[in-house]
Amino acid sequence: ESTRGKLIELLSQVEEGYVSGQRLSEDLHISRPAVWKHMKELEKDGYEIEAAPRKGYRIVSFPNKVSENTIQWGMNTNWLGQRLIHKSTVTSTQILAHQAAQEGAPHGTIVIADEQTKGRGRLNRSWHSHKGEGIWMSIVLRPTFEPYKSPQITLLAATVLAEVFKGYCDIKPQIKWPNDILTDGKKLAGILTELQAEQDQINYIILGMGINVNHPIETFPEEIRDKASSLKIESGESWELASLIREIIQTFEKRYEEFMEDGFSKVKLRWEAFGYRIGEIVPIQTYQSSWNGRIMGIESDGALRVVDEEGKEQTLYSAEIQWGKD
Ligand code: BTX
Repeated sequence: ESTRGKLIELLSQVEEGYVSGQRLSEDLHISRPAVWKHMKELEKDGYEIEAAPRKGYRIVSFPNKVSENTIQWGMNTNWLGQRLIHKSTVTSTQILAHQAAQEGAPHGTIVIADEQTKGRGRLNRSWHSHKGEGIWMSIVLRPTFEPYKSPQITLLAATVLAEVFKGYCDIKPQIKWPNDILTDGKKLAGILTELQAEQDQINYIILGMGINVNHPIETFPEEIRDKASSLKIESGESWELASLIREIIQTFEKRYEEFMEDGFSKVKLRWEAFGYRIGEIVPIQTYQSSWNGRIMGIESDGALRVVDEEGKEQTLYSAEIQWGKD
């Protein structure tokens, strides 16, 4: 690790108060003037540093860019995001997270990138991930529940994003079963849950979230321009990415712990409060057939409840169904 990295880490550990130049110089094995020179360098990069006589230094604010430090600064989680891997460009954060998990990355490890060149959605679809304008991240989870419950993680993640978009960004999100967050019918975010399991045991889950944050409409490729949106387009403001990421991480940890303790019932209630087109008749396509059905809500295990044209209730489990317009 570089001196600079260690310096930021030392300063980040105190939120209030100062770290003395003496201590920095000792811990980093550099001279006091060298400490001062590093501070000047940090300021050039957009860090706001306060130097108080006899007290030392503190970081007043981080530059408005995403890094391990800017995300973790002031983040109050116990396990989620304690290990964080940030990259500027990757093919897909899912791929890196799978690699990390296979190499033993702990529960709660997060991989995040400014840009993905091969972002993926479900069923081999692609996910457009423009540089610096969205949040493209994957979480390594190592839950102890049985594999059949893993689709509930997708729904849990969707409610967390909806909760943050509503509470933090003041917009009205809707969740389209199972994995899209919409507003006014346009897609703001998508979730991709990939499972690595044996018959009755989960090795790990990679939970991917893609969130369009500061995109102006022109940034989206032509073919999705009429069905995609961003938090900026909807709220009229730009969002500081590191803070928004922190908010999502903190909310997710809290909701995940509730889910592990109390089960799916609370998630179901919250999910249904945001459910998209509940009560409406929509076109449904499975591999076998196409029909119209009325969306009733979700089952106590997260499956979609639909009443078909004959009035019969159907339970749809497969992630391989399409409904509404995509
Ligand atoms: P999905 O299969 O439900 O949605 C993919 C479809 O959404 C595409 O076919 C396209 O029509 C549309 N689409 C593509 N990009 C966007 C976008 N930026 N905004 C709105 N609509 C779009 C949803 O899949 C799951 C996406 C997960 C993405 C995350 S990002 C971090 C992680 N890494 C990775 O490669 N994937 C996940």
